[in-house]
Amino acid sequence: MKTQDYINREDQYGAHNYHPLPVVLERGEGVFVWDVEGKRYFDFLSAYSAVNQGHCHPDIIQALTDQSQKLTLTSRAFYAAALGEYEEYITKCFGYDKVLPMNSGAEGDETAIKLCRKWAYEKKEIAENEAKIVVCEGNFHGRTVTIISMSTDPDSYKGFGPYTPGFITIPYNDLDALAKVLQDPTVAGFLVEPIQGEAGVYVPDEGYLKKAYALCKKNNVLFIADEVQTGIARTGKLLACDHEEVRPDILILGKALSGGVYPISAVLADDDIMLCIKPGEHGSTFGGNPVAAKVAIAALEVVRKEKLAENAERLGKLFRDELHKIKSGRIELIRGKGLLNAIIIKPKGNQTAWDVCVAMKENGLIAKPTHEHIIRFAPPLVINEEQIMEATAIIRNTIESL
Ligand code: IF1
Repeated sequence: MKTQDYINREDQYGAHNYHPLPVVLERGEGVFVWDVEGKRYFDFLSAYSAVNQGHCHPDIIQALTDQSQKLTLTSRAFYAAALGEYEEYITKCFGYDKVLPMNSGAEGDETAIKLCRKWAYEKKEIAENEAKIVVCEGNFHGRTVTIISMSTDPDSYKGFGPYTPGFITIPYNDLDALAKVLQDPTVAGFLVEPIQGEAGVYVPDEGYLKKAYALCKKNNVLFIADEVQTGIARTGKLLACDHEEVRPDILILGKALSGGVYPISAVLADDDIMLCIKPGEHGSTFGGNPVAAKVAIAALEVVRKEKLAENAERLGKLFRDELHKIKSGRIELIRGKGLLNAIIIKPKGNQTAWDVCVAMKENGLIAKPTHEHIIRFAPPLVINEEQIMEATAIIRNTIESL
């Protein structure tokens, strides 16, 4: 079978909820993936930052195979030996009293919303069903009905109503708007991405998170950070909130919490908040299963041992410096933090970011356009300096040749 045959098969039997770049991958190792014809690519998407530790990291795969031959799933109806080990590990790693394990990032956000609402009624004494959560324009928190109810992107929400009430939208990176909305005593939480990923790696002004956190404290509102994409060393610190020494009241993690090996998400909070949810009030069949527990520990160990945050910080700077050297009028803006970066492409004729990505793919580097003119660059954090130089040469040659 050739590339086109694989594409045709997916088109025929799979739902058309994606429009992939025309490359069919079958193997990965570290920063590289190979297609079905044996061609090698730099992976500059890393499964939307899920594969921070690199493809098929041997330590994580070892944990996966070891545990999966021993015990895979017990449900939460019973205690499991691996779960407590993981709970102790992750809470100490991030400095919270408790963790609530789930699977997908969207489930993590849903869990945080439920937790915040429960806290609102039990602790803040907001009248039943009146609690509001403030969210930002341009947010991306996943695909469930409640989450798309918070979205301002018609692609995400249009045609999927009716929507879940209880959210107030304000502009991102706007402290005045936040201060104003927090005066409403029925506001229980502020849910925010430290850097907006889907919006095109939109980095807020320095000090935004710190001041937003202070405003929340002043008004007895929970600061809820969605670090599903920005967390686990992606932006040059273990958490993007660490750049401003902000400790969220509720922290949501996903994606690279498993190194892209397994769907694992987690919500972290202290007892005063977490214990508002009682037995039987929330859960999931697979959340916190023994394989997930062991995989997540291994994935976090890799981040620590291989100093991936430091690597992301250092090589992110190098990467942006190299991009700035590209002599082309086609790059309108370069932005990002650590190894979460994006460029805005100036349109030429009807050529879009998509066409640039197709051309980069031909040259051996895969990345994904977001919106019409933005390309996100987020390689695995195990990338080294030489590979950054080789990859930026591909990006430069591609853009200069278009
Ligand atoms: C898709 C973007 C990335 C997320 C944040 C929660 C979730 C995500 C901050 C939900 C998921 C993904 C999912 C992916 C596209 C994608 C994405 F382009 F939309 F913004 F990563 F950049 N919070 N992000 O970014 O996590 O339930 O998917 O595990 O195809 O929808 P999930």
